[in-house]
Amino acid sequence: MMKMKLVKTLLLLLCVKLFCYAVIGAPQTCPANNEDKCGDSDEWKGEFFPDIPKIKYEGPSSKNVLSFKWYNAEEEILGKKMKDWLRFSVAFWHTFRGTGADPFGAPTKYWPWEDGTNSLNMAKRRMRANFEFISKLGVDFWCFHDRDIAPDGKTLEESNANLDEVVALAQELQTKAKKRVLWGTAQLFMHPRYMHGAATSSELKVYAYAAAQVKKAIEVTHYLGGENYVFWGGREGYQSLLNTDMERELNHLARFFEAAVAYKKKIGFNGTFLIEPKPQEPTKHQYDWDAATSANFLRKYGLTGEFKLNIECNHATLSGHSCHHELETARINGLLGNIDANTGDPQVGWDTDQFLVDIQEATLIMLSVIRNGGLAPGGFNFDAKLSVLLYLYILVFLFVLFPPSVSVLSNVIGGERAQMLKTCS
Ligand SMILES: [Mn+2]
Repeated sequence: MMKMKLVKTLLLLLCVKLFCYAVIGAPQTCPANNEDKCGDSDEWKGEFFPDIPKIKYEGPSSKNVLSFKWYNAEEEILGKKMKDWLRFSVAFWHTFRGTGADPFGAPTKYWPWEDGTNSLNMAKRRMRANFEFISKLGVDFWCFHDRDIAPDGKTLEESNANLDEVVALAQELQTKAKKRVLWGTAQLFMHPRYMHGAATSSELKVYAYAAAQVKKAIEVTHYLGGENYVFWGGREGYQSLLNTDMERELNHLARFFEAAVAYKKKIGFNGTFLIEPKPQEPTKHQYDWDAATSANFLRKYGLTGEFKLNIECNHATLSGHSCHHELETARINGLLGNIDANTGDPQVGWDTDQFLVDIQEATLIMLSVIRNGGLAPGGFNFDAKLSVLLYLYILVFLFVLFPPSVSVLSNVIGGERAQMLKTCS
């Protein structure tokens, strides 16, 4: 009898012990403090932005700095809701991968959830932060580069597998948050293999690798329901014409685009393909210099019907034009597809990617957008580096984007729109 009791007690103790192991063995959430490394899990305890509430429209008289003063998503202007005119998007690369480094110095930014690794778990944790941020901001879309959302592997297969894993989580999170992908793209400029370009590289194997990377990036953009796909040819250009066969490189670039179009049709991806013009940086001369150059390229190679343009305001000023000029050039050629909303610094000559805060520039941008009847399936992607005053900048941007009263705009646009306004009001 005593023996039986002892066995029962031992069994009970064993069960308690096993239960403890099971609890300890369950996935640990990452503690919300800076000291703990949390590379073993993609979880994060609590919220990523615990002190930031959901940003709401409170009107121009609100004293709350974290509120929308002018952007009232559901308000109708010229027959369309503000959210449908603007279709705002958060750029994953600036918002979650921007380190605050410059060509002379080390990173200066640190997010509490970053553990200093480029692991898959880290990538997934960042994705969770991304969706909390987008949800709190009340923005409907996000944009991504393949290599920014998932770590590059040792082989293409490993990189693709990493991407698949992060994209599966992104799909789950975006469905839950009711968010969408404005556009995806392949990062074809960071890895040393792309030092002389991707589709215009002199190395056949680099061209092939870039094609494989773009193929995968189109697939995952399609999987995530992306409404557009962007080609930014950061290194598709030259440093010297003396060692460059420009005609051959342009032919290669066109062939690359033709293959992408064929693949898009093959897999049934209906998103718009967008080329993002930029005159230089990192190369001395980039082949998609500005909207007119890109339009001529598309026309020469019979690709006009397959592509539109993603106009970035800072790229516009780098090419010696105003953003308004680039938007109008794209629009009158039927090529205005999307806007990378940012601005440069009038005192520096490079691509500073700042939030747009100039009222006149913002007004002229909206004039082109209204003349275009909106941007959909494109939108406004905040292609801007974070600053200490990120939120404030975003709010100022929203403030400047819609300050001109509808009547002022309708006067500028003319009778047809004024009539539309009357019908709406
Ligand atoms: Mn830029």
